[in-house]
Amino acid sequence: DPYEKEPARAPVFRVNSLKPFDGEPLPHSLIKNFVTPNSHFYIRNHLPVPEINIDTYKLEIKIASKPAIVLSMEELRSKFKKHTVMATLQCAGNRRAEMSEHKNVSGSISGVASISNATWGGARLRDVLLYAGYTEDDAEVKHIHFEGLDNDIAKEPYIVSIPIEKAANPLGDVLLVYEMNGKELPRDHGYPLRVIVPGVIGARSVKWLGRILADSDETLSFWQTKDYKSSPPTPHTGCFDFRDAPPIYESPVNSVVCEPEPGEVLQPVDGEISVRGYAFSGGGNSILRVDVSADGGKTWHSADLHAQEQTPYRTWTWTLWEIKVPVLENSDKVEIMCKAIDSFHNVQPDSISGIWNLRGFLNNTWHRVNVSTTS
Ligand code: MTE
Ligand code: MO
Repeated sequence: DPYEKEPARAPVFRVNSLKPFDGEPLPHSLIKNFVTPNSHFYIRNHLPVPEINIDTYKLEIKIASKPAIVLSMEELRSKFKKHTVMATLQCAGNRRAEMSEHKNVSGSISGVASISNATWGGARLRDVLLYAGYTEDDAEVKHIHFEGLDNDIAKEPYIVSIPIEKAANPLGDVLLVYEMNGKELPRDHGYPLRVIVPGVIGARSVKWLGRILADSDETLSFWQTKDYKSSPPTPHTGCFDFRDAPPIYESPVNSVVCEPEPGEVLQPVDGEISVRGYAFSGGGNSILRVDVSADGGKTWHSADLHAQEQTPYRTWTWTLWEIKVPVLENSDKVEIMCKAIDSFHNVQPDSISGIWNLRGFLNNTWHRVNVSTTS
C-alpha cells in the first residue's frame, strides 16, 4: 500500500477521498478564523505523500539551456530574503458536488470548503530564478515548470507550469515556502518546500517541490495537459479533446454561505436570521460587495465584509462576511442565496447550465442553502 506512511490528520475533515487524501473542513468551522489553522486547512493530494529526507533534500533549478543548479533547504533559507504573504488557496474543484447534481462530472466530489487561508513564508521565486541565471530579456523563457516529488507507479509525477509573467513578477508574490502560519510546512501541505501562486487555482501551487524548469513552453505533463482545464457546457460526449482547451490559472469571483448549513431549522430573532460565509476572487481582485437574499432573490441585502488590507491588484486573501436577513417565520422552505462582486465588477452567474463542464471545475454560481424556520 503506497498510502501506508501518510501523516496523521486531525478528525476535522469531510473526507472526499481517502487514498489519495482529499478532505475539507466543515463549512461552519471553515469561517471561524480569518487565518485557517494548519490542522484545519483543506488537503488535496493526487498521489501518496512522499517521505523526504531533509539531510539529502536538494531543489534543482534549470533555466532553459543553462546548466542546472541545486540548493539545499539551508541554502534556500540563508541565501534569499524571507518574505511572507497571506494568500487563500482554492481548489478548482471546490463546489463540484453542486455541479455534479446538475449533470454528472468526473472528479472527487468536493463540497464548499476546498478553500483555506494562510500566511506563507519563504523565498521569492523571482529571486531564486535570477540567482539560477534567469534574465528578464531571456526570450527563451516563457513558462516555469514545477515538479513534485510525489509519485505513483501507475501515474506520472505531479508537474504543472505557470507563465513567466506571473512567476517572475516582483508584484506577483509567488513564493517558495517552507513556513505555514509561522510553523514548519506540514507534510500534507508540501514539506519541506512548496510553491505558492497567489490568486491562481490550488493545482499550480506544487507541493514537495523537487525541480523547477524554465522553458519556452508549458509542460506537456498529464496534469497540465489533461486536467485542470474547462470544456464547453455541451461537449460531444467522449469526443472533447482536453489538448484543445487552455489551462486554468486565475479563479473567478465566488462566494458561499457557510452558516447556516443546509437542512437547519432556525428560530428567527426579531424576524431575522444570521448568515455568514466567505467570498474570494482570483488574480489579486478584492471583493466589493456580497449580496444575500432569503426570499428567492426578490430582495437583496449587502453583507458586512471582513477583509485583510492588501494593495490593489494584489488582494490574495478571501473576505469573510456576515449579515442578518429578514425571513418568513414557520416556513418549511427558506432559500438563502449569496453572490459577490469583485473589484473588476465581475459577478457570479446565477445558474449552472451555462458553466457546467466535464470535469466540474470553477463552479461559482450563486450559492443556495435551503433551511426551514420556526417562530
Ligand atoms: N502538488 C503536488 N506535488 N501534488 C499534488 O497532488 N495537489 C494540488 C496542489 N499541489 C498537488 C500539489 C492541488 S489540486 C491543490 S488544490 C493544492 O495543492 C492543495 O494544497 P493543500 O493540500 O495544501 O491545500
Ligand atoms: Mo485542486
